[in-house]
Amino acid sequence: MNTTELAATAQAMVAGKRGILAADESTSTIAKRFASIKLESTQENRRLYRELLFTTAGAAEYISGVILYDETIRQKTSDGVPFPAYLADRKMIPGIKVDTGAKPLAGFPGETITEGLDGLRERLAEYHRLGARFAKWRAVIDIGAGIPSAYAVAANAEGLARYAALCQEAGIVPIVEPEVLMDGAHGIERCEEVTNFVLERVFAHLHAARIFLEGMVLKPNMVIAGKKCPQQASAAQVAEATVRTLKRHVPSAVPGIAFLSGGQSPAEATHNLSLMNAAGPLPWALTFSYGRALQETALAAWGGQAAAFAKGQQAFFVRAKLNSMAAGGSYQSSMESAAA
Ligand code: 5MM
Repeated sequence: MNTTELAATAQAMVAGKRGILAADESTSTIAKRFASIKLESTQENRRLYRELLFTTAGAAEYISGVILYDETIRQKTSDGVPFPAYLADRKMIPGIKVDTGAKPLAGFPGETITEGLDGLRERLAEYHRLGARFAKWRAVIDIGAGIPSAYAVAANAEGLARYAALCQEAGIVPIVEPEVLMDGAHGIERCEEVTNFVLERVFAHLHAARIFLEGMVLKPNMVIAGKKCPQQASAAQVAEATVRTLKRHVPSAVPGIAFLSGGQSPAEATHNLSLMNAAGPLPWALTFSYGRALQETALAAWGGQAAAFAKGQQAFFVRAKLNSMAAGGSYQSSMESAAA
């Protein structure tokens, strides 16, 4: 294991107020996103949309890396440049989603286990040859009556740890993503309780698997009330609870934490991140690794229309820039109307 290289890559992913674009939607997820703009999910439309995002002028100032999907890492720009080479040339590190999805966990109704360990060593070697220098694996934890169970959390934590070890062996930085969903009716306190439990388990398994902490990035949920909860927490409460939870479990050897947006609106995800960074010095870089919160406005502005390609890029540029400001703690909600 080349620890110097792993640590340098992990640092570069989270430093300089830049964050990560999650563009690793699987074929079924991107089809749902395209359905919102009534666009057919063909291979060419998927390529074109990713090209819109990756070739946005100036985005590299705010985007440190891009998580790709298996299909996307093999695709090229209209000029024939492979996406990984195009990104790397602009100092955006190419990454790859390597899990094969969350499947029902046998014996535990309503809970899932993320799969993808079979053949992972070989797949990582191929992705490294294709240019990937980091990877992502997402474990999904739902909150509901009687769930999550301790067993489901432990099984997912073990999957994350085994994945992370294989990544580091291959010279690839693992993004460790344990996502506590915000789908339910639970309050922020319950989310905090579950996120505490999940992070405690995840780091216990990472330690047991001998993960080199300086060569990984954590991608957690924010501590937030469920979407259906009548009592929504304020941004200040979300920021406070999230930082408190992370400080309890994430060793300072981990160079950075890059949040998922999880269904928050783009402005909400940016505001929450900014408040956390404005609150004071933290032991790790706190940045973004958003999918929907970076892409929603771009997708809508483009609408699948060739004539609106530049409009889509402009919308993506705005979100990338505002989130970079949030990574520095200097975003203000008033900037939303100025940017629109
Ligand atoms: C981009 O969405 C990712 C892929 O999901 P599927 O495997 O379900 O297609 C997802 O893992 C994403 O990277 C993270 O959840 C962050 O995205 P959001 O939209 O929550 O910021």
